[in-house]
Amino acid sequence: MVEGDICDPAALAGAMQGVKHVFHEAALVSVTVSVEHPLDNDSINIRGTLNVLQAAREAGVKRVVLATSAAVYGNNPELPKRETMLPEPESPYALGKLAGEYYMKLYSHLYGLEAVSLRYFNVFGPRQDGKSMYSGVISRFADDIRQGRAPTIFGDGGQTRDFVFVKDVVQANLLAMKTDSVGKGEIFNVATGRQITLLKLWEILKGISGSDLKPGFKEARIGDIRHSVADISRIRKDLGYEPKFSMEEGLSALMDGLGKERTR
Ligand code: UD2
Repeated sequence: MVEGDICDPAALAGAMQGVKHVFHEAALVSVTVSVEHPLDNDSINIRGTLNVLQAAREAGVKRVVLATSAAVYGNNPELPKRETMLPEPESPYALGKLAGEYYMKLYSHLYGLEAVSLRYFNVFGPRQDGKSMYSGVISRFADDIRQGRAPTIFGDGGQTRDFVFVKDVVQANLLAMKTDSVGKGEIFNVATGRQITLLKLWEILKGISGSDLKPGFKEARIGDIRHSVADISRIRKDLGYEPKFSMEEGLSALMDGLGKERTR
């Protein structure tokens, strides 16, 4: 594992000496921040990824696995989301992730660096920050329950997402790194293929925690996507990935906190 500032190519190249496998998970992670600060998004998510790839090339790294995002699909209403769909980035963040995917392909084709991109859907798990306004809904709901504070649902709660537990994301990363038949810049959805409404999510969390809090409803967020679910047949077929955690198991692990999760 390499730890280094992705905006500092020299430091990265030094840190990668002797390294064969790189998981590139670092990013400016918020769509909203990327809209407010597009130049920062460019430096971190586009130039930063290029720095990682160039350093990897110079250091003789065998393979890079990149975390990208379902954000690249944008608001195309077609469901489920397939990797063959035309990307429709609608934020600097989404555009940056898409550029990263293309750079991965280029570095594989031009320089022989093995590369695999993973498009994460809505990832959740222990230790996620639930306190920021940019936090994912599950970590916010979990934090609300811990604080005894009523959660806020934006819209009617009928919107759906494909929530994937972090250990399944780890599984996808390890398979992407180990599978010999890929490495040419392929792109894979990382999700479960399950679609769940926010109302149902809240019901499950309530059941697990025994909370009797009642959600407050507010106007839907501007630009919010109504439905999102992945087709995961490509990652199943090419990497042998199979999500192992149900929503209930993942949420129980989240509420229990680190250390008490079931391991698989
Ligand atoms: C996720 C990513 C975003 C981008 C996008 C691409 C997170 C935090 N966000 O946005 O960066 O990649 O996918 O499609 O991973 N909600 C509530 N109450 C809350 C918080 C959220 O009702 O306290 C709603 C929100 O309006 C949305 C749903 O919950 O309808 C999911 O929100 P989210 O921010 O967890 O994730 P998403 O899919 O909007």
